Amino acid sequence: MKLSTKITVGLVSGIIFGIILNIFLPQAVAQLNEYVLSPIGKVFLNLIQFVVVPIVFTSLIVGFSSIDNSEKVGRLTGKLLFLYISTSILALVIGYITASVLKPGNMVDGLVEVAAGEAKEGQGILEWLISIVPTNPFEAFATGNLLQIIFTAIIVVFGIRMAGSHAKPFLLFVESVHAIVEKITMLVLKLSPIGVFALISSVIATQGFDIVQKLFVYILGLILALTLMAIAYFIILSFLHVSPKHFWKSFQPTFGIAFGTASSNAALPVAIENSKKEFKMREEIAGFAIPLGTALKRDGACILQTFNALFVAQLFNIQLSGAQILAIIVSALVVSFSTAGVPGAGIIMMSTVLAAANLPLAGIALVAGVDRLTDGFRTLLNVFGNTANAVILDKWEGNSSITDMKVHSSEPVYA
Ligand code: DAS
Repeated sequence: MKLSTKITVGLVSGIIFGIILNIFLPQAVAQLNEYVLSPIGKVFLNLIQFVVVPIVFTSLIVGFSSIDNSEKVGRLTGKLLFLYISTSILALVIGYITASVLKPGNMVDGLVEVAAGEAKEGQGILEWLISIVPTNPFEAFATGNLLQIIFTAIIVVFGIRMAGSHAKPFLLFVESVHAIVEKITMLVLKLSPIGVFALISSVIATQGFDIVQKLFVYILGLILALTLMAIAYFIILSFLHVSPKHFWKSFQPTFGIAFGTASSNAALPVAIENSKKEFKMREEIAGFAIPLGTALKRDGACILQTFNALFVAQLFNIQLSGAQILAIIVSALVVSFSTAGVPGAGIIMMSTVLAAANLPLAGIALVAGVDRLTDGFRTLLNVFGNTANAVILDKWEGNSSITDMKVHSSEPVYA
């Protein structure tokens, strides 16, 4: 059985098992979760996070050092940032319009008693940009700061280029580490069906369904907005003559792990694997765009932040001014670039957007009650958008003759 099928089986059986536990065996949930499901899920998440830092650093070095000139590095970066911002704006608009039409905040009967959410002032844009430059690259590795690791890798590539033949041993060392880490990643991925089963059944088993009922329109509306953005990507890919079916089949393991773990960082190693081995994306694109997108590209966060801000405004019957609407859009865009790729990161950043638009933080506690349920869907779109933009960049970078492909054709994807 293929890994993608095993992961799907793990997810579906995990959801069914979680519902059975939640409805029929509530008394057993706490013990089972504490001593079985949660430990298995944590071990799997730790194992997969274990390979993230080395695979990001070595993929970038191996990918970038194969690029023959520095001008191309600048061109790739410029094109990818353009794609990220333009598709993020589309996601922001979809999130905003969906929440405006569905009005989820008006559907919550009565003003649910909510504790004030803790105010977490996010970093200013300038402060965030400065923070990308590490003072100590080893600290960046130790803390798993993806943007600082990417910055370090790009600096090292320029150093390799300038050092010429002196850098050959180092490059060989990095290439061998990359090969070893890829093999370790494949080993860890064999555990993913069990890992996603434990993680998703734990979430479902412990989810309070009374709040799900209360926020049913909110949950459906958020999932609808996320789905509309995925459909937009399918349309863009079709327009570029890239088979959406082949795209989906190639990245199915990536999407399954993103949904099950609710962590785009955890999906990063398999995303690189699927982009090169399944989708036949070129090393220089996969090794650069996928890590950068994991650090920056979060369409799910764009939609979450605009949707939640409108939900809170509706909940408290606040008529948004033009300035507040602009503040929501701009702060949601910036927040999406700095949201961490770990479970629950989006809800933590929500206070930044609410504060920017001068909206009550109290609404955070309400949506936090269903956050882990919606996080899998948001993370799925984050990774979906990351991989789709990498495919668009690869095509933009000269693979203009993509024709219809049989799914999983043994031939390279690009004719
Ligand atoms: N779970 C985050 C991620 O991994 C997204 C979020 O919390 O919104 O991308």
